[in-house]
Amino acid sequence: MNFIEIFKTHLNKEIKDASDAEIYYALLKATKDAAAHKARNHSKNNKKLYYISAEFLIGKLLSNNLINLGVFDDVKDTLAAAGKEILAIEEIEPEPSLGNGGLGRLAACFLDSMATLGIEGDGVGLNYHYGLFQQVFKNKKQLEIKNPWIEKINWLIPTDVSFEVPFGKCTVRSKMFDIDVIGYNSGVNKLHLFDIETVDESIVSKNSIEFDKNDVMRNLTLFLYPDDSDKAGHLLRIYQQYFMVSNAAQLILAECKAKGIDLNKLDEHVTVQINDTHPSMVIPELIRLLKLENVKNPIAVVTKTCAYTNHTILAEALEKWPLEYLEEVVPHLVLEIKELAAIIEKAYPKNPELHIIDSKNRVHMARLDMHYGYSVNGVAALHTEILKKEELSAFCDIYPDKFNNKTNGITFRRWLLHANPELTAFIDKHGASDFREDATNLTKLGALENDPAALQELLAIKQLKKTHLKKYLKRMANIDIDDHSVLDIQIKRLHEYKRQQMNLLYIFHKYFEIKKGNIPKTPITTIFGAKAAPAYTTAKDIIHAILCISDIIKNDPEVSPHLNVVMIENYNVTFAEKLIPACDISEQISLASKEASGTGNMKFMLNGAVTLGTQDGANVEIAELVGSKNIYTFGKHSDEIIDLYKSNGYTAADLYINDEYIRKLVGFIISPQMLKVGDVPTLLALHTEIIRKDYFMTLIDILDYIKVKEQMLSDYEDRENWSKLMLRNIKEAGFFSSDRTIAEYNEEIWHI
Ligand code: 26V
Repeated sequence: MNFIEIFKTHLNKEIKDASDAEIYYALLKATKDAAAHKARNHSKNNKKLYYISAEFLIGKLLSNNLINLGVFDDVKDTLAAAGKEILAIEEIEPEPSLGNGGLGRLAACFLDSMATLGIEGDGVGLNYHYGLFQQVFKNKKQLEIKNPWIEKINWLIPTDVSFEVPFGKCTVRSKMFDIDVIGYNSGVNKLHLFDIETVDESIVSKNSIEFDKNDVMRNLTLFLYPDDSDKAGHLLRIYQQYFMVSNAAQLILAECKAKGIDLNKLDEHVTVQINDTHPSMVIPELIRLLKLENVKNPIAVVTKTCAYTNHTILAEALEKWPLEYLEEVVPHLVLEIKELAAIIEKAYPKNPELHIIDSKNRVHMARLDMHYGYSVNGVAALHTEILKKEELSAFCDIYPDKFNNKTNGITFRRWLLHANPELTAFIDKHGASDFREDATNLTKLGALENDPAALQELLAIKQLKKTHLKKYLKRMANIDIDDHSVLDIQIKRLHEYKRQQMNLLYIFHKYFEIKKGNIPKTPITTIFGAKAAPAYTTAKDIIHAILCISDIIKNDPEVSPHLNVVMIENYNVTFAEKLIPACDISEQISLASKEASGTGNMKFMLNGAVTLGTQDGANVEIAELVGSKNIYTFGKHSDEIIDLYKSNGYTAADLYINDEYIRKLVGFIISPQMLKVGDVPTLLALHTEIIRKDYFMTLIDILDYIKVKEQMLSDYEDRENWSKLMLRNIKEAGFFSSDRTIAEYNEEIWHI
């Protein structure tokens, strides 16, 4: 039976008589059937990758699975013939809530690319029932509520796989659920999501994220990143992490045993990629289990099996667990950790910066990875250099061969084929359809630079995607935008280092200009999408200020025809898929040295947006590829910023006091207009924060940012020239295919 027939069997009625939901569930079941009948990817050298990650931000699955099965167009046409729209069917699907930001989305792109390249590699994570919180705005403030996403009929496949996971105070039994990861015209891998049977959704009160943090038997897999502002929260994170890695380790050994593999040679058959430090406890756990299997040299074997990826240099995100917490949750693991720590202390008695357990009895998880893993990689060229020269230099000195760079990538199946079929058709029509096999074939589009008709087509596609976005935002969020405005978009986790607050100050600037009568030639729409971590007050204050200025402008008839500020509630992958193809200006304005890579920057360029960015993360590589005329860079360089941190040389107050315009911009946070629509203590706190601390140096780059953004907006008016910038960005985006990234991981780290 072909796919359409299987679908019709599940539907069991005429398509024209079925509801969108009935069609969605029938398509879901048919897709699961099709995946079940596809071959699993198998490596020729009998080696398998396990990608362990606390997050897998996979997004909605239906359309991507249909694309990868090669049946999307058939399905779309079949539905259309019965008067149904695939886009409406997509809207029925809830978005899985299994991730937070770039790290989780990267893991999802990697799963897609591994399956597509035929690499035998499974993901391992947790099945959070409420995932990351759902963001709602009330009185212009972020509130968090639970985010139930698992419906009765869903993508999860229950399995019989189950393990006992021992904790100090109890033992829990796990249950494994799988999601099929379907490669594009290729085989299938699995995403294994572990859960416990005793989890109890009812312990979370309605419309909140409050629950008893001590009730591990019932709360273990409820939330991703539960609040860790107190001890119970910390302990819960450790419970979750150990639960994840113990299941992963037990699964790995069970699969090896089933294949008859000699566990003394584990490293020849298994490689484990540790995605940030959340899964780092897999190292001592594997060692512990291999000891129980009487493996001769378990530490050496595991050191050849595990590889670590670092995704941030921010100290607050580099996990350090108090030893006493680990002792409380996983005393049996602490024995292993102490043994590993003792070996290092003996080898390097005079180098405390290398020690796994520091003088305050905290366990540095990344240090465990670097000593007892065989590869350490950063996620963009600049980031890896900073790791090697600065943050992790002591480790690079003793293990130079372990350090390597793997510049991030994105899957073009989701971020081009699915998100932008119109641009895909353009690429096909103009002779670069083989970008599907090798994304660098997009450079063929360079020939269109002197083809005015093709450039016009490109502009028309952007216009169409803006109109699609306008309709989508109206329908889903009751948001109005002008689809003939310049779309300026900043979508990413809310964090001071990403500097949404700098964009806010620019909006103040534009507001002043319009008030003065300097009207932009084309109206501007600035869109934000961002969640703030629930305990991160300043991030929440920034959201409040954005919502305030948005309100002020909306209600000011002098300004609102020319400037619109939109903050999307509960920004997620689905919104990103609609926003990115419509974007003109891609905001990548982190403080240089702080954004490890960024991946949104890649999605935007691929869809013909032009980057406005600092020399940070993968922006540096984007700039090298497109050339300085096709990107707008500004701001201080990373070396200078790193020196300023070392010398304590930045004082926001100096800039504030000495520059009248900076004073005016920052002062507007507590202007009568803002205080009238906003919460006074919140705005005062943000104002004080920026003047007194400004830890991520907003004020050092603000004037340059304004200048370059103004230039960019003025250049936008030359439509023909702008269309060339678009083209040059699209044609150079091939390097950022996650197929390239994964091929590099495989050639240089995994060897599968
Ligand atoms: C963030 C948070 C925020 C919520 C509370 C728990 C928690 C734990 C860790 C982190 C930081 C995670 C690191 C991360 O997401 N890094 C991002 O990784 C992307 C993929 O490599 C990269 O493109 C981004 O630049 C980097 O910020």
